[in-house]
Amino acid sequence: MSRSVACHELMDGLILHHDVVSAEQQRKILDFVAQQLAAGRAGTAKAKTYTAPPETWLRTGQGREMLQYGAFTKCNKVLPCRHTHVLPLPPLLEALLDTLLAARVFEPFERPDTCVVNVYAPGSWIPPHVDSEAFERPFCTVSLVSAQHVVFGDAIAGEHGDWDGPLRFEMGIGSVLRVGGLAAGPTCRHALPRATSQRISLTFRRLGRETRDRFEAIRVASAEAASARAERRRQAKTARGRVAPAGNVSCAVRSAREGGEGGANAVGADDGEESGGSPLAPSWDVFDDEDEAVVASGRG
Ligand SMILES: O=C(O)CCC(=O)C(=O)O
Repeated sequence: MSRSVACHELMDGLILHHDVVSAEQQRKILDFVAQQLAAGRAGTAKAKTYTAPPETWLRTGQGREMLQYGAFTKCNKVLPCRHTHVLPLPPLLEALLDTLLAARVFEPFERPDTCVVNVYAPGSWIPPHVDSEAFERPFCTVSLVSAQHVVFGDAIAGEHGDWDGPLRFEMGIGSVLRVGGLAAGPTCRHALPRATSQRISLTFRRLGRETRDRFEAIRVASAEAASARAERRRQAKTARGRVAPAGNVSCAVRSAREGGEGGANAVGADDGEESGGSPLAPSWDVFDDEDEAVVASGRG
């Protein structure tokens, strides 16, 4: 069902939609973000969801904590994900996309499949840039917590967060900025001046088909290689008589418990280390922390 919200076009392809996200939906999203940030800071976040800014960036203000879903970006570059590096959009953010769709922020065929959550501390900023071309246009940004300014234009002047440009306007709490047309580049850039207080934004973008296909091929090949490595390791252990052949695990567990050959090393101890070989796409339902161990160790 569509819903009409006030909006206006600020330049070609740049549309600010006001009051799209209800207070209740904002609260749920902020609760989710807080929980994900806490996990990230504690080092228990699943996959490569959380990124902390480098110390040097924190000092200048050009740094912010980020949560990423559906794609992993670093310095405005989209990186291919081996194995389970990123999770897809969580259900709560899919529900937010439904809200944006109902408000006609974008059309169904433009539905984004990635999100970066930027957490701006007071004083943090982003330099002038054009979003990576690996993402389709349009993309859109939801603003939460505080209203802050953004600058758009071909000629953005200034430094260290004191940006000035042809177009400067405020993105209100609960608003959504749709960036397409000339506003999305390649000559028009945008920059975030120093935030006057904390702000959390969610930028939704859709990976281009070519990039998506290339990354999927890399992910499947990587998962298959991990699976093959795990099988070779298992066969080597079996040959050394340390582990039961596939399908006879309970027997080996019993043997280990009973103090059989190999003891604690027989099955459980490191048999799970290479278990993440499935070429299944990662999902919020099936994500397994053993997969994370494989990724964290760089063996995935
Ligand atoms: O936070 C915003 O409003 C925009 C963020 C942005 O430009 C980016 O992540 O590239």
